[in-house]
Parts: sequence; structure tokens; C-alpha cells
Amino acid sequence: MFDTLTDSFKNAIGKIRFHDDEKALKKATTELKKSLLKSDVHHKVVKDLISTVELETKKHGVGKDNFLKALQDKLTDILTLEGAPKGFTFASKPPTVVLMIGLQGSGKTTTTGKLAYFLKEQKKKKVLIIAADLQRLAAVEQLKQIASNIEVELVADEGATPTDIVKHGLDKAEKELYDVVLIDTAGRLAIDDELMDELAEVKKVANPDDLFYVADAMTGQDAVRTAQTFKEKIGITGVVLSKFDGDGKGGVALGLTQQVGVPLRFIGNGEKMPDLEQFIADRIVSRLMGAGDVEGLAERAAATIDPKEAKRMTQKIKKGQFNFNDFLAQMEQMKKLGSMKSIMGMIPGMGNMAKQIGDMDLENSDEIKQIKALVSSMTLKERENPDLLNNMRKRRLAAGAGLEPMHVNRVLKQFKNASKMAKKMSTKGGMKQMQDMMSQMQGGGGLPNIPR
Ligand SMILES: Nc1nc2c(ncn2[C@@H]2O[C@H](COP(=O)(O)OP(=O)(O)O)[C@@H](O)[C@H]2O)c(=O)[nH]1
Ligand SMILES: [Mg+2]
Repeated sequence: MFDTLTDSFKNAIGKIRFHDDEKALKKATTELKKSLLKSDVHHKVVKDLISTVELETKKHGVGKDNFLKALQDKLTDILTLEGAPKGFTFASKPPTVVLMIGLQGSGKTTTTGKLAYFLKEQKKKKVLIIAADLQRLAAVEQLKQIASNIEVELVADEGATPTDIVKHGLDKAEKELYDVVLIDTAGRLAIDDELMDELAEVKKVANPDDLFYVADAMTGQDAVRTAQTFKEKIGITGVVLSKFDGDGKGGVALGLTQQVGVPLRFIGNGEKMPDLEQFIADRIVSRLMGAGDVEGLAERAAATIDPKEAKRMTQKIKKGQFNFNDFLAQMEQMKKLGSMKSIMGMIPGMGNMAKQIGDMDLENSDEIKQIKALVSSMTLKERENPDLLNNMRKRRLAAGAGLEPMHVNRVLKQFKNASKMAKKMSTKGGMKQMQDMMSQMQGGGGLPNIPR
């Protein structure tokens, strides 16, 4: 997450008034420098950022707006490589072949699944995964499970060599007209020649359009160093930073593109399949400045939420007809959007909430389990009409769901509140009200809109 970095920028911006003097600017940049270094941004990147921002702000006149603009421009500059691809790019002639490489445990296999899910759900592509990590039986098993969960085709053969399986997979992709082929490879605990040789061979056979180096964000500057080595030895065209949701400080994402000379293409921010984000500089800058990433959120929602269904649901909510079936259906939809933490981080002014919420697990929280147990004990009529539930029916439900009557009452009350809240939010300006409430709870409004 970008919380720590966003806080650093917010603090610095807060130190400068609408019109101000160079002393205030110095104070703001000195503090910013300190906190960026603390967030594990490389010192050269920090130095470059600070000196440019100081220079540009002075040139246009010291004041909040010019400082903000200078920061925004420089950040965009730092996160962009001229002419380099952004997010996922497709080859002119399908299939687009991507080789996933990296150290053991960096998140290659998980990221392969996430990418496949992203391409299938958001880009509506036909995706094939090739399991070329044949070192460990468990690795193939892990990929099998992931592929079957997201319903993506997998080519795996424990007996084959990595190059054979890649050849076999590419043939299949060609014949069966796949759009994208993702190849998961073996890693090692550290960089060694044997690994590099194997990867070089796989690369020769696969002739990939992209080579994504998957790096664990929690390893900080080590992620940058290993990426540099892989770039020299194998050649990479993009980096994916996994485990960005961890308590890493996030600074590595800021410098990586310039340091390695290869664009950061994706960020992994959770263990679940939807927890992957394209790294698009403008959007990231917007988030770093505390303005959220509405575009990214809308994109994700558009791909997962059926607009007709959403409209039908809104109508029901407005009429107060929201029932238990709808409730469960909504839960399923939410699950597809990704972890609560990653969603909140994209809503303007809610970045801090994300920190407080932690990771609400929609599948496994006790409350959700109770609700599911309860709903499955209901008759169809009861599911459709929560008002039917009198005391006798409640006792029957409690027994059926293995809950205390007290729990049943609590769940029903929560459901009533949720449906009231939903009704409120569905009115015009409801979402705005909610946001205002949230930002008041955080003890401060969001940042003003950033001038473009
Ligand atoms: N929290 C979190 N965990 C991740 C993320 N990506 C991968 N992991 C976890 O990291 C561990 C290693 O991932 P795996 O894909 O098996 O790594 P590989 O050895 O490079 O294939 C697994 O437990 C994953 O669930 C991420 O973005 N966030
Ligand atoms: Mg693996």
C-alpha cells in the first residue's frame, strides 16, 4: 500500500501555505526527504526528486499550488520510462507470450494466476498457463489449484523438462487460438548459474513478448538489486512487485523504474486472485497525493459487476425490498472486487481507512459464516421476506444453523441496518455523505483537487 508515502507527501504539502517563503519550502522538503528515505526510497531518487521540486517551485513562486504541481510532475516523471509499455500489452499477433521469472517465494505462481484472472475477467481474453516449474511436485499442484479456481486452462506434465512442456504448451496455444500464454518458471533461493541457464533455455524456446520479473516488495532495495541482475543475465521487460500489501514501506516502488531502467508493470496487493493492479503512473501519482484512484476502481468494478444486475439491485434497495438472497449475491460480487484493503485504498480520502480496516476477509470472517449458515437454514419464502421471521421461526433457524438465538437476533439486526444504510447510500448524494462522514472520522478532509 502507499499509505506511508501518501502520508509523507500530505505532510509536506501541509507545511506550505498558499503564498509562502523559501524557508517554508526548505522546511517542507527537508522533512519530505527524511520520510522518503525512511520509506526505503533510494537516496539518489530522493535527491533528484527534492532538488527538482525545489527548483520548479521557486521558478513558479513558492506556494501550495506550485509545490503540488512540481511534486506531481516530478513523480510522474520518476514513475515513467519514455516509450516503455504500461500495464499489460498485447503482441500484434496472438498469442502474447509472457515468461514469469524470479526468486523462490517471490510470488511468481500467485502472480501468474492473478494475471490470468485479470486478463480473463477484465480483458476478456483466452488464457493458457504453462507450468514450467517442475522442480517440486508441490509447485505444479499449487498451480493446478489456482488454475482450476479461476477456470483457466493449464498445461502441466510432471515428467517433462521445462523446455518440452513450454514447446507443448505453445503448440496447443497456436492450434487452439489462445490470446495469451503465461509461463510460470522455477525459482531458487538465491541467484545461481544453474537457474540462469535453465531460464535462458526456456526463454530461447518460448521467445516471449514480455519477461516479467516478480519481486517481493518486502525485501525493499534487494528487490531492485535482484531485478538488475536478472535484467543483465536474462533480460527483462517489466517488473511486478508482489506483497505490496505487506508492511513493506512502499518506497521501492517509487525508485524501481528509474533504478532498473525497466518499467514497473503490476503491483500485487494481497493473496487473492483479484489483488493485482496495473501500475499506471498517473493513477499512482493521484493516489500518492491522496486523491485516490477512481479510474482504477471503476475499471475493476466495471469488469466484475454486471450493470443490469446492479441496476436491479439498486431498485430493490430503494424500495426496501433487499432480502437475504440479495445479500449473499452482493457478498459474492464484493469478493470478486478483491480485498477490502485494496478497494479502500483506491477511494479518495479513504486511504487511511484502509489501514484501520486491515483485511476484512469476506469469505472467512465469523460474521459472514454465521450469516451464510443462517440463510441456508431459511426457507425460500423467508429468504425473500425477512419480515416473516417471528420468534418461533428464529428458534428453528438458530437450531438449524447451530447458533444461539442471541446470535440470530444480532445477525438479523445487522442485516436490517445494512439494508437501511444501503437505502440511504442509493439516494442522490448518498455516497458523498458517506465520504464526508469517513473523512471527518479521520479527523481531516482530503486534499484539494490537484491542478493539472
Ligand atoms: N500478502 C501477499 N502475499 C502474496 C502476494 N503474492 C504472493 N503471495 C504469497 O507469497 C507466497 C509465495 O508465493 P508463490 O506464488 O508460491 O511464490 P513463487 O515461489 O515465486 O512461485 C504464497 O504464500 C503467496 O500466497 C501478495 O501480493 N500479497
Ligand atoms: Mg512457484
